[in-house]
Amino acid sequence: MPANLTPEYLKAEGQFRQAKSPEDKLEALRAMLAAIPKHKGTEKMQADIKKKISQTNKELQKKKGKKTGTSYIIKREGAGQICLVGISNTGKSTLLATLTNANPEISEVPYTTKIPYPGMLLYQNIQIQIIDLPSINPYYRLYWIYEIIKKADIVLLVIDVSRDDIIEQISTIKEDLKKSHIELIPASRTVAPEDLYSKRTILLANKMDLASSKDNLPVLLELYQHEFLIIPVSPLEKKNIDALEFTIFEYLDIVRVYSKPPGKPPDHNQPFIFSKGSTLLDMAEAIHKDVKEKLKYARLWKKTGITGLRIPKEYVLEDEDIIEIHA
Ligand SMILES: Nc1nc2c(ncn2[C@@H]2O[C@H](COP(=O)(O)OP(=O)(O)O)[C@@H](O)[C@H]2O)c(=O)[nH]1
Ligand SMILES: [Mg+2]
Repeated sequence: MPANLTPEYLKAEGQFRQAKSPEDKLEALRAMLAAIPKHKGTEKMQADIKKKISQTNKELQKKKGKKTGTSYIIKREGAGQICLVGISNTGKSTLLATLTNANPEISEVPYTTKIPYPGMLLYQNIQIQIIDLPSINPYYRLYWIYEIIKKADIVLLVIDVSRDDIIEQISTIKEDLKKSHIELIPASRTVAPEDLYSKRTILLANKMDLASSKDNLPVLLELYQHEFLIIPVSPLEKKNIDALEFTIFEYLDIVRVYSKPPGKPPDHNQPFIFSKGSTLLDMAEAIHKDVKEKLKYARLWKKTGITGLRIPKEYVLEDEDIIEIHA
């Protein structure tokens, strides 16, 4: 150890050794750097202190992030989970209020929505969860927004088509989501359930009631219809909302199945929900694992006129099938 270390330095070094929290460590390290004699013989020590300061700073940032960072998890409810994604003021909260029973704050003031806001869309006899998210801001990224997007079944990418910057609106979102490894893909594609990063997307050309939207829509279609299904809407004038609801249901890739006790009519209010491709055996299992084991056969009714058709265990369920299980 160089002989000319001052008492101030040695005192600071002692404080550093005893420091437990990153805050105390940082204070002691700064005192050490201030007190160390600046000459060639201490250059290595100075570099060492600077390195420790930088490491401790990082540790402190991490700790602060944990303390102040709020996180939100939305409990999955209903037959599917959809989230609204877009830059500020594109009308996401207005869409949530139009599609669901929810009452989010709507305003021309950017970044009004600060927390995720779920609502339930009643589509015929099922409920679909729609989540309104804070607007994407590449300069202020809230990591939990991306966690919610990763869990959703479908992304509704909301664009204000009355504005002339539609390309930027879309590229801003795509680039920002990419930072969280999320890629927006056509809703018609199939993704493996474990693939959290490819999100099936429907593009909503919003605010179609405004005159400039009519000029911009052909441009949007020309540029993006090969990539996304595009639905022009106006929640303000309730335009095309039925088509949007129908499309959401279609792309959820689910079937509703009604169970019917022998000799009795089915309950149309309580459908079983299965992903497309599920079989009679999956239905039996959903009722009870004993039912799956004891399943003998089932009979099928359909609106199209099929009445009591005997179906095998491997039968692939279709939307609105009425099924009488014999176990
Ligand atoms: N003309 C028109 N304005 C809309 C429409 N939807 C929303 N807005 C307006 O756009 C502004 C932003 O709406 P908001 O839903 O809060 O946008 P968000 O930031 O994406 O949630 C508000 O002033 C809304 O009234 C629409 O369909 N047509
Ligand atoms: Mg909003």
